[in-house]
Amino acid sequence: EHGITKPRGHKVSFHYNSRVEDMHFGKTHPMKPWRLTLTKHLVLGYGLHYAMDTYEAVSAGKDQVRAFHDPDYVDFLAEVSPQTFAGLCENPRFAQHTPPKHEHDTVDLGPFNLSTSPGADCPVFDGMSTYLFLYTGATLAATQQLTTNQSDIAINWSGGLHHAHRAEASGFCYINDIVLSILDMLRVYPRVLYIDIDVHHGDGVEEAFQRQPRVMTLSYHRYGPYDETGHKFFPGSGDLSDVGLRGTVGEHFALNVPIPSGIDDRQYRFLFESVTGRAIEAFKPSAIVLQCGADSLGGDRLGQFNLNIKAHGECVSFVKRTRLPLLILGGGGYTARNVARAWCHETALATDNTLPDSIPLDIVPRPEAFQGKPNGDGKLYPSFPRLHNNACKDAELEYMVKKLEW
Ligand code: V1S
Ligand code: CA
Ligand code: ZN
Repeated sequence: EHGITKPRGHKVSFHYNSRVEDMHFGKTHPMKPWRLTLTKHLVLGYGLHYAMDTYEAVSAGKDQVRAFHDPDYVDFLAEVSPQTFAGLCENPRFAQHTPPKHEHDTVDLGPFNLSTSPGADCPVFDGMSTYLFLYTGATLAATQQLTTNQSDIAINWSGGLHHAHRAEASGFCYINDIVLSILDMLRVYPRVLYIDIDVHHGDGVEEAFQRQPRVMTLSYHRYGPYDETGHKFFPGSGDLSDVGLRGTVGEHFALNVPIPSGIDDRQYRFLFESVTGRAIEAFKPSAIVLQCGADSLGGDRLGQFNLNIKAHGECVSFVKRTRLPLLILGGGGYTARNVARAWCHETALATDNTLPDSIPLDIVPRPEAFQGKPNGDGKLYPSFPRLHNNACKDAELEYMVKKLEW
């Protein structure tokens, strides 16, 4: 009765652990893990779990995270909490990683760009270690599913944290699950293409593979000299001329598509399909990682693009048509209801399903799925009429949001 069918000819796996939902970065922080609750409930509400193998993720191990990150940084992340932060900062092993103070800094930065000051990009919050190692564990499980030929497409909406560096957190990202995944893939696949449709530049992934010709990174992002307030759009890198580390074998294996604000569906589709198409032809990847940051949608709280969910999803469909092993990850996305709609729609695309505009509400309220603590900021975001949505009408989403927020 749910009308959802298993895809013919390919297998999709979905990797997730609901424990990531309980996390709060802070009152004013735009990153709301609660958007993942909403996504999960839409996915279940439509019955998309009947079309995939669903796996409960387990935490990544410290040793796995050390494959890319600095060992001191990994120990810090594993031990840090609002209670332990001050003590850890005193430890000389970690103190050496504290950045020098700038006069314009509005927040006090501790080691590795972490901070307990309100308003910090990378705050230390309760349950943070659990959260970090879980989203990483989900990405690594999804990766293994692909590299062992058990899935053709693997999905982790809680992953895709593209800004994290080897020994530094940045832009809401602490562990770079994408880099760890690609490192695992390189054991099996000759070449991996990384595509990033988050509105921000995928700088952490690009930097990690700047000398690696077996990985091509391709990011589409908002970029320009200055925005309205005289600041650069975060993180300020990703110019067209940025093509990988010059003078190394990695040169020309990074591609950047800098885009001004307000880009619409037609313009984005043209750019995405022509550049991605050419990149695939030239590079001939053996597998693809697609970071689907939903902050490139119109009406996003931080983003400045004007994409509809349909056009965002067309990027997924375009990449899927290559029939290469595909890892689909989340990333940014700050207007929670639209993030959930987009990622649910894209889960449907991955499994060859077309969703009706109405959620079959009788399958939705599985009582046990609604247990637990109330999450989110309790705020109902306005809807954006210029968004054409394929995953449910406002009325149904409203119903679901209320159920979840009670
Ligand atoms: N844009 C933006 C933005 N907003 C915030 C922010 C706002 C309120 C808070 F309480 C805390 C942070 N930070 C930023 C950006 C970072 C954007 C990260 C995007 C991440 C992703 O979607 O690509 C992937 C998940 N940070 C800045 O603009 C830096 C500052 C320049 C301004 C903010 N202060 C806190 C640090 C310096
Ligand atoms: Ca991007
Ligand atoms: Zn982003």
